[in-house]
Amino acid sequence: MTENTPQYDAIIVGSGFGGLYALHHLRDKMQLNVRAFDGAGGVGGTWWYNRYPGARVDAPSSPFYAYTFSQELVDEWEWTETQTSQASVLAYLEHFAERFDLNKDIQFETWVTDARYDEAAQRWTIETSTGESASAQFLVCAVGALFVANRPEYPGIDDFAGECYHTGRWPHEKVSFEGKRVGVIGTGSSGIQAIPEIAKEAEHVTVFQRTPQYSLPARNRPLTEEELTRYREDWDDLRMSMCKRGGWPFKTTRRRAADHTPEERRALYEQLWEKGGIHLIIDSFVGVVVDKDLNDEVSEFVRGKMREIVRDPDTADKLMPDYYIGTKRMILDNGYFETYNRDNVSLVDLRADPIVEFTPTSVRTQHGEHAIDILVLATGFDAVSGSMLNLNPKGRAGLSLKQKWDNRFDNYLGSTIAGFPNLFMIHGPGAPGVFFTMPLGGERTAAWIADCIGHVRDKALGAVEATEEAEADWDREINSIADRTLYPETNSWYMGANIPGKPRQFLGHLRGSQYFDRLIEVAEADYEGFVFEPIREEGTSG
Ligand code: NA7
Repeated sequence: MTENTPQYDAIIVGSGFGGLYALHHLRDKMQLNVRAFDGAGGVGGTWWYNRYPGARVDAPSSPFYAYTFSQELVDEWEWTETQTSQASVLAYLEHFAERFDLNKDIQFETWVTDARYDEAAQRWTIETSTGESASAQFLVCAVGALFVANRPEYPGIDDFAGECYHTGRWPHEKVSFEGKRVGVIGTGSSGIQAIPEIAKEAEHVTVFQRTPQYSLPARNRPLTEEELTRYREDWDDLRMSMCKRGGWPFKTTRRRAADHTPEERRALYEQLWEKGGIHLIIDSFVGVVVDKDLNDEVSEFVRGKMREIVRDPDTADKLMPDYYIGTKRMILDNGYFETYNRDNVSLVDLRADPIVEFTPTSVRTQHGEHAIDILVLATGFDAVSGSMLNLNPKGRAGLSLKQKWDNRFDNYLGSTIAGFPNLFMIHGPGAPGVFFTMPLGGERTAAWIADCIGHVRDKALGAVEATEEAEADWDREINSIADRTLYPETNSWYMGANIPGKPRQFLGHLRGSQYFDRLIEVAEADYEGFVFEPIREEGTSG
């Protein structure tokens, strides 16, 4: 840092949903001097990168997968479909940035390559890929839960001579699959959304599947004018319901499976399957991801549906999932299983026929060789913790986050870290993240961070920092919620199980509404679990 290093009140890393809202709130509502940095060429975060064919929000979306704080924004934006496409989400975020004049305070195509806390100055200094540095009292890390692409390390994969794309880093130019033999590795949300679209164009698609997945029909359809009008008129109530009900304005059922006969239960599953979306999980009976017997029944129902759709029994067998439904990210598809009825699609079950190596023109599995021209890696992300570790801030005494999170992602409230004063995370490990509506979650977290920053400034303090005791209590709290469910029994990215060597730890807070109440309680209890430091005399340390 030099005399000329620009000084800010806060630096924000990232300009996705969370970062953009944080910029608006800190700058416009709190009148702080804020600068945001993003390595991407524009706003959008996840939605800037994930442009693969078929990319859509994988949750009940329009108009709820959006900011909620401004009635004007709700009134002026025209959502068109029930399951929002990537292009629509990105257009919305671009509109948001323009409407609130945010772009002028975001530096794009600029990676934050280093971030260090200066204990004497009680400030963060960052270095960037463009050779600049900047300093701020507060560092807000809005680096995204799904950012660091997971690339499989198969022998010879780098020698593959054809085109290769990761769904999480999709090019801006159109990728043509026409006349091409395409290999797709991965059948999570991204693979399941992309495969039907690729299959419409390609000569042949070979899907390499590691874990068979459940997927529910999205039943995407145009939103009607009446629906949009009703949503706008009821927005205040809807917003309140979203805050109370896990991020969505839908009531989850209180119906108990034991009060119904098997025939009644089956009839209800049929009805909810037709309705589509995640209704089968949230509207059938209480406790689908808690009660093993109920889960088995719902899982078996979905497997039955898959068998009805997929005509070839061998392919259907390979597609049968065997984990507890709902304990991996629930997928909503638009014709995924139907795609296996096409002549130009084949499925390789990697559990029975693993990949041995890549050649420049093919994928060799134990039992065969598959010639391909294009490789699509739909292999997901080092989720939640990965993007913070990629930033790897250095806190007190130069301790890096990689050192601190060597074998556990200790933090407090999913938002702060002991040893890293004046640093905040949006959607960090232990925050509700994907278990709540991400935009609303980002909005509420950023508002809480802003209040905490306001507290430091109003009281003329120098730094705020979580205590290690608060971290330990928080860890117990997160796990005690998760351990009452079936989530920990499945190898999922929620558990860090998709990345070799990653610590096994549940990465989310399953009760989003309760979590945001908790944030408020912590603030009202004089920021319980935090210590505050007075402003240091210039030049003192220790
Ligand atoms: P996911 O959900 O992590 O899916 C990745 C897929 O790739 C999944 O089927 C993985 O199998 C598979 N995978 C990962 N590594 C490998 C290797 N080495 N070999 C073969 N197959 C592999 O990522 P998505 O991008 O689909 O979705 C991420 C989130 O984005 C999603 O949940 C939504 O919230 C949006 P596995 O199941 O791990 O055995």
